[in-house]
Amino acid sequence: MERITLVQHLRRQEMKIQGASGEFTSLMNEILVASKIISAAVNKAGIGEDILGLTGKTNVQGEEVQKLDEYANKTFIKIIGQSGHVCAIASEEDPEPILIATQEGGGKYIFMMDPLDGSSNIDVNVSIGTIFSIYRKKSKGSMTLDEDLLQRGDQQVAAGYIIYGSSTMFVYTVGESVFGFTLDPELGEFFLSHDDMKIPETGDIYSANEGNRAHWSEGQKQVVEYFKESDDATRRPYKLRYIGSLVSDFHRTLLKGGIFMYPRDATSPDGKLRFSYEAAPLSFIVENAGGRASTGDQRILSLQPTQIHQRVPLYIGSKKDVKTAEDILKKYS
Ligand code: P6P
Repeated sequence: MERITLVQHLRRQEMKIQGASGEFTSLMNEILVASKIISAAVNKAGIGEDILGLTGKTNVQGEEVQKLDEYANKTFIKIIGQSGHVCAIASEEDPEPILIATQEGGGKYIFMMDPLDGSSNIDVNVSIGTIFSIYRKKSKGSMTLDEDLLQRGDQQVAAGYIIYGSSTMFVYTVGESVFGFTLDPELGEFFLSHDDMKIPETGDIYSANEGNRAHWSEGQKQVVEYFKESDDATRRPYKLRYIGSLVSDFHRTLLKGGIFMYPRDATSPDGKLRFSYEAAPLSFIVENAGGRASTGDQRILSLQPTQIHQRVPLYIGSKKDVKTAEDILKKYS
């Protein structure tokens, strides 16, 4: 494979975009810089400065904020906020979005992120990640309005994630194709390692937290029972893999196929995962890799959000496996 860096790749992509001004490439480069900083911090967490462990605070989700969470959030906000390319930054860690008026150097993009997803796994050395989504400002004035912050998933300009694991990978799409880059820590550069990623039509892995089974609907229970049944023709029973870190569970699903599910249940009627910076960006990626993503009965990218931090149920992965789950849910609805 040609040894091409992420920035070189972005420039080639940019040439395909009508009227591309280079602003998008510059914004993506800022994301790249922030991700290298977080990668360095994650990979030495626990060594030297004490950035492991809890801050004693809780975030808008009511979750305990880990020091690396806070560090990642501040790093992305500082670097992206000063880029001159965004008029708003919405983060899982902050109740309200940060708005940057045009006269204060605000740009034409909306940046949404989960700065460090899966943070409960930091102390046990399980891979964690950043998930981001980019929309174009729609309103005309110098201020950012709700119509800019609450756009349908299919209005995304770009989406991506960075997974801080055994190696650091940067995966993104601007539509049509999905590209993966691996960080060479010695050079401090991301190089193309996965060109035009496509998810298998079907897999042989299902991923769900069966600890929640008692709260599941009958339909959800039947979905999991289906994947557990023996049937050679459909490669069942599927293997169960559940890491509890969305970026890791999704990355494995994208590469190997199968289905990841975080369904609604009796205690969480809308599920747990967030539309703006978890479900929507990963759905944009999976559809551009030939996969499928829904709430179980509605396509994620067709949803019109009403709140930035709203939750949605998520079924995402191989087209046939997600469709199978939807058909079973429909039968029991
Ligand atoms: P549960 C991590 O806290 C997270 O937000 C996602 O990364 C992950 O997919 C999910 O929650 C795991 O939730 O309820 O199975 O622990």
